[in-house]
Amino acid sequence: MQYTRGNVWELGGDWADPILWYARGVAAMKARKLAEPTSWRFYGAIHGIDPGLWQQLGYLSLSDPMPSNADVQRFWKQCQHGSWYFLPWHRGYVLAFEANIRAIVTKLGGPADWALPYWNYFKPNQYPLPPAFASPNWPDGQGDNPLFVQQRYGPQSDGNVYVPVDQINLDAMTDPDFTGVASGGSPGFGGVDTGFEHGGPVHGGIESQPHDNVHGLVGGGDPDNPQLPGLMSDPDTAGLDPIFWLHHANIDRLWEVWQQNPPANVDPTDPNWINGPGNIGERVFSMPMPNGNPWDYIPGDMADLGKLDYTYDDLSPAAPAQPGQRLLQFGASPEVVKAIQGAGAVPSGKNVELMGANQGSLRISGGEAGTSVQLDTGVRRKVTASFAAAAEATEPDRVFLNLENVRGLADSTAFQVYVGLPQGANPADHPELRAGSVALFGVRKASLTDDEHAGKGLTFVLEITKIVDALHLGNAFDVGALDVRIVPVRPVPENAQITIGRVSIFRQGR
Ligand SMILES: [Cu+2]
Repeated sequence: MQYTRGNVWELGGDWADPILWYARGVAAMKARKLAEPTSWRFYGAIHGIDPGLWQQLGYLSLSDPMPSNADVQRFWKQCQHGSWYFLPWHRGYVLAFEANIRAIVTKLGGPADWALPYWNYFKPNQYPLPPAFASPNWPDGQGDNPLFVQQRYGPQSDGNVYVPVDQINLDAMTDPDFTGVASGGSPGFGGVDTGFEHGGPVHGGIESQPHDNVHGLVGGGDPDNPQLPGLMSDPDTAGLDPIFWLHHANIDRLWEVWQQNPPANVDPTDPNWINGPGNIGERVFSMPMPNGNPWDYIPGDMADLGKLDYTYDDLSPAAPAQPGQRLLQFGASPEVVKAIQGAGAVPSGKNVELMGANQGSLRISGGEAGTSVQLDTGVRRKVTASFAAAAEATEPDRVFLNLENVRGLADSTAFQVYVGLPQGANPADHPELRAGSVALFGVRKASLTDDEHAGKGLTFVLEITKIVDALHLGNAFDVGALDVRIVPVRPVPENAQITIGRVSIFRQGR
């Protein structure tokens, strides 16, 4: 059978059938014991689990019998972040989860073709949390709606849950490279080359934006204890929120849209990607299925939606700009754009060079913080020369702002980043200088120093090519240093201990 995942806002009502059946499936999984591999909490722990945090949030009690060691080692703490496995691992995770819900739905007499809805917060007026998730009640008024989550606080941590669309974007959709670099240049559409990676420092393009930002904006933080995340804000609790699955279905949909974008974008052909980490002696991706057996899969099995048994009701291009748009903005002729894209389907992507960095680490506490990035004159001139040459057959450099080794305790932290603001300027008056929004999804875990974690924190990569080009055209790029301003979305509490190790700017040539 072919299953079609539908837009949660367009199913024909707040409690349209697919949503109602989803809720019944969630309720059934929640009723199972933690030790059962197809239980709700077991599936959450497949993404990640921090027992202390789960206890604090009321999702684990000391009297819960644990699953067998074999099950824990096979299934738990699998999620792939900061890795080129981010998309294929999550595709398998969502597929297996959906199969478990469908098995319950059909057993209860529901539709055999039930499929998971997705939440496309980008579509006009679809940015609010879908109503069935926002109410503590079932449609009949009963108060134990399993889709409702107390610990879901929204962007202002006031319980109003929505995705502010000015804080998310689809810029990654125009990145022609699946695989990126971890050295300061583009992290690619899909992420950087890693082994089994439960929490890598550099997130891929689509993973950072919109994925991470939506996590943090929906989850928010507990206003009474900002160190306690909303479930969605932390990878160790995100899988416990029923909205997680609709968010990930949308990210999964965007992967397919990216692949179909003309000229067709391509997944990695590297055997290490196709065959997955199990092939190099690391953990195998494995999910518990409704029949009681584990299902093992490799990224190569996940790459082609045409070979899987589901699709989406809408795969129209989601990106505001098509690949090549950037070149046209720089004045390259359509013929040149075509020539470059034809030759450059698999670009080297390795030509990365540091332009400059700030001095010392930056502590973010309360409101705004700023720093200054000194620029190397020679490297800066290379960038301006490449912009001038863009009308000919070379592609202009791309320029990336890096927030390196961001550490802290509160994953619900989010901030906006501005580049090149004049002294004393109000950031809100300069949207054209906004490099982007970052959400610190995974920062707590990435800051731990224990046998599983190196404590290096997260590194955020924001493309600032357009800003630098505009500065260049306005004769404002011929400067020794660029100011970088960090503007928290919500005040950052002192005890969140957020620091940015270094702020740097890199150029990347083709
Ligand atoms: Cu996620």
